[in-house]
Amino acid sequence: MTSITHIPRWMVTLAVMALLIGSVTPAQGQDINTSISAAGKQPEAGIVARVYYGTRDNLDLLASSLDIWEVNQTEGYLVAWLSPGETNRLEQAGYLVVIDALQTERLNTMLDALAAQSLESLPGFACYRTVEETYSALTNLASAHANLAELIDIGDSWDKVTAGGPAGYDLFALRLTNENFGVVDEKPTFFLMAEIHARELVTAEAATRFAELLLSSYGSDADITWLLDYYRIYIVAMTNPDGRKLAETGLYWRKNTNNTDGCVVENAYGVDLNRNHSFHWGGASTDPCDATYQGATAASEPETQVIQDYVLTILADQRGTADTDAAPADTTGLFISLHSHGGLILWPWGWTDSDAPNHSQLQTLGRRMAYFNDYTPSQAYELYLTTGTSDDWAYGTLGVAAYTFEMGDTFFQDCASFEGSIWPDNRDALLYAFKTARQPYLDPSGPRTLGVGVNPALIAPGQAVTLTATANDGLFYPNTGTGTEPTQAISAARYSIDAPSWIAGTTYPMTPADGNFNNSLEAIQATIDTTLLAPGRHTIFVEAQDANGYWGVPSAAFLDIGHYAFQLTVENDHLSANPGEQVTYTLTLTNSGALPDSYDLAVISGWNTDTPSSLGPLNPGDSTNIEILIEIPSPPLASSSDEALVTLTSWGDSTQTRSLTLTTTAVRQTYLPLIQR
Ligand code: 0X9
Ligand code: ZN
Repeated sequence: MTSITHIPRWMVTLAVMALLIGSVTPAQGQDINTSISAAGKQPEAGIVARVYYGTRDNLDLLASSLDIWEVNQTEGYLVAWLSPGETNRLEQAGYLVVIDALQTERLNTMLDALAAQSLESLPGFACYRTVEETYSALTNLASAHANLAELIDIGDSWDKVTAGGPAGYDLFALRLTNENFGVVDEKPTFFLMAEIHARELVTAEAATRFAELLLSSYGSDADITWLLDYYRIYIVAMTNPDGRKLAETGLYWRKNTNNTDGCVVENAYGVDLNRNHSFHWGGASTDPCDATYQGATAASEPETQVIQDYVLTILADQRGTADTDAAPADTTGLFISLHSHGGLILWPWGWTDSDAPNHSQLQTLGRRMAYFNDYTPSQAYELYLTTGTSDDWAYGTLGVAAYTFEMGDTFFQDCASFEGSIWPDNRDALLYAFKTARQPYLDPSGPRTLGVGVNPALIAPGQAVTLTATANDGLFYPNTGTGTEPTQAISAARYSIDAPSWIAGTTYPMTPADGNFNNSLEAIQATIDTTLLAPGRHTIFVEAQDANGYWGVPSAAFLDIGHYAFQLTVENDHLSANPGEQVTYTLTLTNSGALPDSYDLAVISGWNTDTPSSLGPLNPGDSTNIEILIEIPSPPLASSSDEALVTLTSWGDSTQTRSLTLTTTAVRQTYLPLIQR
């Protein structure tokens, strides 16, 4: 769907307006009391058209059955895919229907473009992996990251549980967390699902890439590392794989593939899984051919049951049973369902125009996430009335923060815009969202911390470190005009070492760089005393608080405390030569520590030596040769051999010394001429 009114975005999205078909009588102010039936609909045919709906009540009525792609409330029209029968009925009811020639053409050519191609890939859409390609990617991730990723078979699709027809699929959740750290079942939880609607191609790919990003960045990105240590995320990339498989043939398939509810129109069957959830189920279409058919009963579909049952095992119920019961402020858990399209971030309720009891908290996080993708944040009902959606179910049943992202601006989104903006923008929104999973109704009210830097980032033990960052209570979208989130001055900032504040217990204050906490954007700083920190990698967590008392989510950076170590070797430690000659030993010095170092060299020998007295600086991993010259005295010799003790001492850590012995022998043959004489 696209757009809600006050947003300029969709004012440009609608393409070429072409011929006007049918009645030109505007429907403004007109009510109809019958649903527009989809009987006779042929999804691969029909038109994409603007329907000028008149009143808000008409919009909600039409939304219960039509396949709506966009809504422009400012201009009072929706864009829907209409069968010939639907078009007729709308016109007979007095609605103005205006064909969108470009989108209609695109709809009708999509099938042709893909029909000739292999179903194993999506030609022309190389950025989107098929069901099979996605499943094999998820399998590979789990086997390549044994301690971080687990692929969990959470149940079966409709085709899989139904005899005859296609084989169907398993539904998988990929769980990501450091399994060797903390108690996995007690970690704050983010549930991310995609592809509940089959044709919404960008969603499964974005979810899969998010998993890949988290796993590939663990250990190198400080934020992703702590997130996977302390939190867990479940990613269901393909909620509706049966339907997705049909979409991969070029059909604009939306629903699952249940064809047993009485729809006899070709390619029009299926249950809209996003109308089938069991919270306030029952306000969407009862026509099994409709795009928004709600199913025979609440949670009638296997996919719905699988998602609901699984989510109930990983997210706790924290809300009362009345619609008006608010979940507590410290509710934990985040639920996001990825959809396309329209550039929206939606939160409950969708089933009523009343505010959800946690409306303002849902709005605050919605506006924070929207900062990253510039999507319009709003209550779902503002788009149109929906019942049985997954986000209403998650929030309504459990009280967790629940959202729908409507990504991109079309179903078969071109790869250039997916790669160029849709993926990177939503990646960043999801990363921020993940950080809020512990306290989604509190943390987004607090400032963000950005640009956390430790200088130097690699230090010698005990060396002081300067910590800098910025704290920003702004960074919401929209940030001008109506719908703007209020911001406050920063009132405090702090850091903790090796664990976020709520785990570490001990925190250290940071100060404003300009001397005063009086602005919503402040540069903050501290000097970290590292004397008690062991060598190795440490994580520094930075948080800031606003004048309303809210602490934001942390941002982290790595601090490496180096250690000094080196190796000293010699290939040949026994050499001989004639009296009066020199021997040269070649030693190899390798800095095997984590810090640059220099070294003192001392040689204790009964004979004369020529050596450098110091070496370096040498970077970690680097080697250098040391030449040690020993002069064999001319006769008469006190002794025919000498043992030289070579000792190297690290400048960085004087307890680090290495020694070796060089044995030099005078060649006896030197005396032979004397004997002969
Ligand atoms: O109609 C839907 O299911 C969603 N739009 S889509 O184009 N992807 O089909 C919007 C649902 C909005 N309502 C809630 N999220 N509650
Ligand atoms: Zn959708």
